[in-house]
Amino acid sequence: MESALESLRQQSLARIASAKTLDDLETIRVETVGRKSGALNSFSKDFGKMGTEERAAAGKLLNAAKQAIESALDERKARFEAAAMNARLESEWVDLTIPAPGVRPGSLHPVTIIQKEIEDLFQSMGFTVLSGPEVETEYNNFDALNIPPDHPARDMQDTFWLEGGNLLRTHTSPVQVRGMQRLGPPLRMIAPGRVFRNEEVDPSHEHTFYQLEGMMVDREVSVANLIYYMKALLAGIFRRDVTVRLRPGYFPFVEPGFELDVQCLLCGGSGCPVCKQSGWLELLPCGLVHPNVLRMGGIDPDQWMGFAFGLGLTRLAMMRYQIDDIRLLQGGDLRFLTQF
Ligand code: FA5
Repeated sequence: MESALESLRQQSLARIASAKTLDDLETIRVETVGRKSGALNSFSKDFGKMGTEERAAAGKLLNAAKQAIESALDERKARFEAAAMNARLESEWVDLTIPAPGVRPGSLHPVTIIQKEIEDLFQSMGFTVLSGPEVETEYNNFDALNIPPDHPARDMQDTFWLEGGNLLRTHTSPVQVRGMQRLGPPLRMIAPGRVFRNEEVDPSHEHTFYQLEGMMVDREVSVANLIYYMKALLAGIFRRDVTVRLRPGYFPFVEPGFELDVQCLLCGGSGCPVCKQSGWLELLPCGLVHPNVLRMGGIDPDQWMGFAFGLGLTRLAMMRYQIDDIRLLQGGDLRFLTQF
């Protein structure tokens, strides 16, 4: 038995030494020291025929052979595992010194930034912020603003008409009508929003742009009140002196009507493509609400009066941030947008 055991031991150790994979090792383990079919088991079958001393000596030999094979298996297995780990480390290494990509934070659009500032300012002066739909009725966009169907003022705002007679609102003024109906007098409201015109696009004209409507209705409202609020608005946005001029302006829904222009902040008034070489930019048309408009909003013009304005919000953003082409604001180019 001794020599058979020794030759099994030697054979097994040689097989272990030349094993190539963990699977090879597992096969050797099952065939040598495996509990059911391992070759070493066959030796213990003869134990029953041996005397006590002989059996103790044979048991010792068997255990020694088993231990030698098992530790050779363990050692070889540990080597294979270390080699596998090294190969993995080699192929999957990570450079911890490279800065993490991180989360790229978004930022507000420049028009949104200004819109929020104006909302805060007017809310602090008791104005409610309203919004109206971008698809409007002809009645709210024109008729209720004292612009009947054949009125030439309809041509001032080239309109995108929709099938069925509705339209993409050409200005935020229809929210005046909705505001009067919803709030009733006295009221103070502003209404920022997107408007649409079938315009030739150039550095200061877009087909889709933002306006911010404002309206105040009370017992006694004068041009002095209007100018006070317009100054508060411009001071809040520019936080520095800007040169403005007030000139008469015609809008059927105000009487008297004004155009409040700012001196172009891009060229300082000397003339550039944005101000069409005039040095001035139309920004804030305004006036006292026409009695017909109050009436159509369900308010008695003998009891109440008001002012209204329609700020060109996109152009205001251009002036504030010195943007020399309005088309950049709609372009969606992140290199431009992330500067604000
Ligand atoms: C109106 O839209 C009137 N609803 C404003 C108003 C309201 C007057 C209340 C009186 C009382 P206007 O068409 O001028 O007016 O446009 C208002 C402002 O929008 C302009 O001063 C200008 O700053 C801006 N604007 C007009 N057209 C464009 C355009 N195509 N692209 C960018 N901004 C424009």
